[in-house]
Amino acid sequence: MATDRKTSDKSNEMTAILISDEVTNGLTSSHPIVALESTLISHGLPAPDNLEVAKDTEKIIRENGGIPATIAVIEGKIRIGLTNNELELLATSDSVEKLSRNNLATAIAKNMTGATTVAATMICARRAGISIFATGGIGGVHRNWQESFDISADLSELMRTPLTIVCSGAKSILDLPATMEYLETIGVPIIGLGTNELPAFFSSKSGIELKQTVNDSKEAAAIIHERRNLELEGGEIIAVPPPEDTTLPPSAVRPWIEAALNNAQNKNIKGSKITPFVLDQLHALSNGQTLKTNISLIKNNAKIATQIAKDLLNKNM
Ligand code: PSU
Ligand code: MN
Repeated sequence: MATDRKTSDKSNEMTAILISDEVTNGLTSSHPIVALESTLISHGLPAPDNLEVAKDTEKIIRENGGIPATIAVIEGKIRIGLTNNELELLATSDSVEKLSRNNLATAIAKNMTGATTVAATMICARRAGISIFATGGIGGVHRNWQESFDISADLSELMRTPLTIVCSGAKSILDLPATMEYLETIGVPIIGLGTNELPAFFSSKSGIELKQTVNDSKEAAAIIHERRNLELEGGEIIAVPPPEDTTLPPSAVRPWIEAALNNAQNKNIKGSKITPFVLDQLHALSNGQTLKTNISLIKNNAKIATQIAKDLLNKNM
């Protein structure tokens, strides 16, 4: 499915957004649609797993009655709903830009090909009228932020753009307590689904309590519905722990993270290159264990996001 896009281009050239037929049909017939980012394909997961994960995640959304909308910029056009060839390009090319709010327009103007981070995916999804987005983890406040000023633009995007992100928190390569404080300051709720503890991506435990929790997707949809009713600007995070059979104990992950961050420092890796570098290091240092967890939580989050999208549609009817 979606291998051969017959683009009907209901979208207009001015905004340079091209929506696939599958997603266009879903939007016009009020089907549950789940946006997916592409940075995790191009920069977050190693080949060949990245392409397999991209396809499997889409498949899981379809099997659960939803429509996947993977988002990227291909030769200067925002594409919503990608062909298999485009997924393959993103998974194999080493000249794919990493796009966030700051460089999205530049990529379009210069006809570049780029993968969208959480921030850029939110901007594009909103323009297409999609309201739920599944991914692995969001960016956050980096350790040592006092010196580097490195705070992911994902957070400020969440303050501005009303979209729900279903993810497994943020990685403990970040400063998680500082990330939580920052989210509270900018008024972005982080709601635990089936947990009262912030998941730390590879681990279901972080030691950080979540004050807002829901038991299931319906309760999550009810909160999202009220936030839209209040016309609160900004989005919300639904935090889902990694599936139990792949969750890793924090004590196992900690030394890998320390080593990966040390290597990054020694090699003077900075800015937007840090996350991809550290992820790669973790996968190697853990002998593939972090990769296994990473893949299973992405798939699980996609399934839960599909359910929330359905429940939200029912609420809005
Ligand atoms: N976290 C992951 N895997 C990823 C990312 C985050 O576990 O691939 C990507 C997401 O696309 C996220 C981006 O939006 O990294 C954040 O990058 P930065 O910290 O440079 O804003
Ligand atoms: Mn950054």
